[in-house]
Amino acid sequence: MNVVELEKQIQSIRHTLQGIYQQIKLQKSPMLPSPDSSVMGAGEYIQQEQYDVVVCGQFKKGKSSFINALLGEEVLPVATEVATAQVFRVINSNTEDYNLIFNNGERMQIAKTDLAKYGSQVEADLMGSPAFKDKQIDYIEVKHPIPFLPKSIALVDTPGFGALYATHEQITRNYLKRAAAVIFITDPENPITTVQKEFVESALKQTKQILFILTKMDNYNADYIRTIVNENQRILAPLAPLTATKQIQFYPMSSKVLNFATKMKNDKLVEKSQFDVVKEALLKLIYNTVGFDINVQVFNTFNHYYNRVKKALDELHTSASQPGKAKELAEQKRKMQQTFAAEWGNSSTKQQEIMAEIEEQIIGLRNYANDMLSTSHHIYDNMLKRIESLDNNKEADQLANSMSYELQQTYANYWKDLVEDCQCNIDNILSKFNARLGAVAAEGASVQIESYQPKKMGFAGHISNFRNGYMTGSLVTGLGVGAAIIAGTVFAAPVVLLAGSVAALFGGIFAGFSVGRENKLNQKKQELKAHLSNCLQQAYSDIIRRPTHGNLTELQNAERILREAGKEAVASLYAQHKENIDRQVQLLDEQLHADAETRQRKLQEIETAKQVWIPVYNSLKSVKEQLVNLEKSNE
Ligand SMILES: Nc1nc2c(ncn2[C@@H]2O[C@H](COP(=O)(O)OP(=O)(O)OP(=O)(O)O)[C@@H](O)[C@H]2O)c(=O)[nH]1
Ligand SMILES: [Mg+2]
Repeated sequence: MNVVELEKQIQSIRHTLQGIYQQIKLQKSPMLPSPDSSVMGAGEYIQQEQYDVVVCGQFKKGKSSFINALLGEEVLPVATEVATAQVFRVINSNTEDYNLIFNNGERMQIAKTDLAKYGSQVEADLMGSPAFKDKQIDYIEVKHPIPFLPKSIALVDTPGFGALYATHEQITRNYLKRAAAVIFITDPENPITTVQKEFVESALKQTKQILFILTKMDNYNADYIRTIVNENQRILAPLAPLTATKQIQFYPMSSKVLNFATKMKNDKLVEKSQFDVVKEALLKLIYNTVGFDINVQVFNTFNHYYNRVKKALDELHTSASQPGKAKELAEQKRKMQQTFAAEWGNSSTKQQEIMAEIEEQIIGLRNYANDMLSTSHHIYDNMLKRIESLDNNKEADQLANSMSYELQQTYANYWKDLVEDCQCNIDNILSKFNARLGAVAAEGASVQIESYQPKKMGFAGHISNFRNGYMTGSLVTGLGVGAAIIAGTVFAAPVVLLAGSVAALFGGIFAGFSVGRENKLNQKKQELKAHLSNCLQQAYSDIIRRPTHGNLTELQNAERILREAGKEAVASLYAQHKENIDRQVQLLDEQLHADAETRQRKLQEIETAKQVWIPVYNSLKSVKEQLVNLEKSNE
C-alpha cells in the first residue's frame, strides 16, 4: 500500500465533496427541492477534520501501551493498576500540544507531564480527581507526531471496561458513539469472555470497521498464542457477518517489544514485535473507513439529491419549452402527489408502521431501565464487589464517603445514556423513513450518474454517525431537561449536589457507621451493603415509581417525549417531502397557464439554474471516477 499516494487520492476526493456541499448550501432556488437532513448531515460529516478510531477493550489489556508504541514514546498513562480514567484523543500533528477539552467547549492547555494528573485513575486514587467548577473534562487532546498515520485520523484511548469503576465504561460507551472505526484490544491471558463478546457486539452497532489485536505476545510462547488466536476467532465467529470484512481475524503483537525496538532503532526487533502486519491491517482499516466508506456514502447522498434537482429542472424545462407536453406532465405530477399523500401521509399505514417501530424502541427503554435498577445489574454488582473486597477500615471509611455520590452519578449517567441510545435508535428509524420518502419523491428521475456500488470487501455500507439529528424538535430539547433531572444536575454543579431536589435522591449521603473507629470491618461492610440497597431503592423510586413531572414518573415522561417527538419528526419529514412535490406541481401548473412571454422568461430562469448545477455534475462525475480508480488500485 503506497500510503502517500493513497492519502493524496483520498484528500482529493474529500475536497471535491466538500466543494459540492458548499454549492448545495448556496443554492436557494425556489424552483428546486430543498436538501433534506440526510444531505446536510452528510455535508457536515465530510467537513470534519478528523474521524475517530477508537481503541477499546477490557481494563489492563494494553490499550494505552499500544498507542504509546505507535507514538514511539510513553505519552499516555500506563500502569499495572487501572490507569486510563479519561478519554485521550491523539491527533497526528507536527508539533506537540496538550489540552483539556471540557464539556462546555472550553479548553485548557496543560503540560505533557500533567497528563497523568488529569487522566490517570492511579493518580486520582492517590491524590483525588482534580475538580473543576461547573464543568467536566470531555476528553484530553494530545497533539503529537504519529509517524505513519494520516492527519484525518484521531486515535482515541479509552478507559477499559469491566473494572469496578462503572464511570469508565460509560465514558467509553459514550465515545464509541463517535467512532468511525474501532480497534479492539485483548491479551492472551484468557480467551474472549462473554463480557468482551457483548462489548464487541455493541461496538459493531456503531461501526462495522473493526480490527482485533492481541497484545503482550512477548509474554507467551508461539503455540499458546496460536491457540488463543484460534479460540478467540471461534468465539467471535458468530459476529463475523456484522463486520465490514465479514471475518474475524486477531493480530498478535507486542507493544513492549515495539517500544523497545523504536528506542533502539532496531529493525530486527520491530519485526519481532509483529507490528508490520498490524500496521498493514491498521492502515487498511483506516483507508477503508476514511478513504472509502465515508466518501462513498457522502457521494451517494449528494448524487441522489443532484438527480432530484436535475429531474425537477428537466420537467420544468420540458413544460416551458413544449406546451403540448406541459399538460401531460402536470397531470402526471398531480397523480403522483395524490398517491404520495395516500400512501405516506399522516395516518397512512406506512406512517403507522414507522410509529410501531418507534414504540418498540420505547418498550426497549422501559426494559433497560428496569434492568439497570435491579440487583443483577453491573452497577449494583460492582459496588457490592467493591464492598466485599474492602480489607481495612480506612478503605471502608473512604468508600462510605464517596459511595452515594458515585452511585448517584453512575445511575444518572447510565439513565441518560439509555435515553440517548433510544433517541439514537429512533433517529435511525427516521433516517430510513426519510430515505424511502426521498426515493418515492424522486421516482422516475432520469439518473445522470448512477450511485456508486463498491465491489470491495470491507465496505461497510452504513455509517451511523451522520444519520443523527432527525429528532431535533422542541420536544427533544424538552427531553434533555427530562433526562437531565439527575444527570444534568450532577454535571452542572457537583458541589451543590446534595442541595435541593437532588438531595432527596439516594437519601443523601451515607449517615456514618454505627460502629465507630474500632476494628469491625465486617460490620462496616454490612452497613455499606444496607446503604447500597437503599440507594438502589431510591434510584428505582426516582426513575420508575415517584411522579416527578406532574403525574408522570421520570421514565413515563421520557417515554411520552420520545413518542411525541418521534411522531412530530415523522409528520415533519413527510411534510418536507410533500412541500417539495406540492411546489413542483404548482410550478408546472403555473407554466401550463402562462403566456408565451412568461414561458420564455421561465426558460431563461431554468437555464440560469441549470448553469449553477453544471459544476456540481462535473464534480460528482470526477468523484465517481476517482472512487473507481481508488478501488481498482487497492484491489
Ligand atoms: N509484556 C508486555 N506487557 C504489556 C504490553 N502491553 C501492555 N503491557 C503491560 O500491561 C499493563 C497494562 O497496560 P496499559 O497500556 O495500561 O493497559 P490499558 O488497557 O490501557 O489499561 P487501562 O487503561 O487501565 O484499562 C501494563 O503494566 C503494561 O506495561 C506488551 O505488549 N507486553
Ligand atoms: Mg489505558
